[in-house]
Amino acid sequence: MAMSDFRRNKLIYVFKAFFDVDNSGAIDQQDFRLAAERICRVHGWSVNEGKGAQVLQRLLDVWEALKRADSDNDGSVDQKEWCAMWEAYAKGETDYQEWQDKYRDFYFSIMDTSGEGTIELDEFAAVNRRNDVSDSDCSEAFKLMSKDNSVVVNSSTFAQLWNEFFTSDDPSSSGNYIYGKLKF
Ligand SMILES: [Ca+2]
Ligand SMILES: [Ca+2]
Repeated sequence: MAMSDFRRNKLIYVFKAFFDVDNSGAIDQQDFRLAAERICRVHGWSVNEGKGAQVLQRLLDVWEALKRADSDNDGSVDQKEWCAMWEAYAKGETDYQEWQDKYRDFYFSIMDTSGEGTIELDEFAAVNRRNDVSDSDCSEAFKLMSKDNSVVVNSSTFAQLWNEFFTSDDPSSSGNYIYGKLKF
């Protein structure tokens, strides 16, 4: 089945909201530096030391692994290359598994501020509230994602939700809500 507009909209949302940080229309190493600085600001860390320096290093690792999606070798990953990579993932190809695992674990770890291995609403909202995602959107999204708090969001349940976000064409999948956004 071809990629639905719904799924494409999700992929483009993540591309724009989390990866193409400088809004250049493509993802490159500079975006990961800026993303690290943004995450550090949220937590009050410096990118030069301690946890902040670890965040920067992990993001640069994610970029090194994501670079494989740069199929025309121009040094950046544009929207077309981004969607083609996720389409390959949805079809079960494992070419990009390394960076996808790294990115998923990274995203989980920045939400799990307390480090106890589960994501609670306050942690989820701290990372996901943005201009177009309000606190109440985060609450609603968390509720839908955790099926009314009946599912504990740990690294294994999150891996399933994350997989749904990137592969599901079904607007009712719980995984659609992992970024706090309610509609695509
Ligand atoms: Ca960019
Ligand atoms: Ca490219």
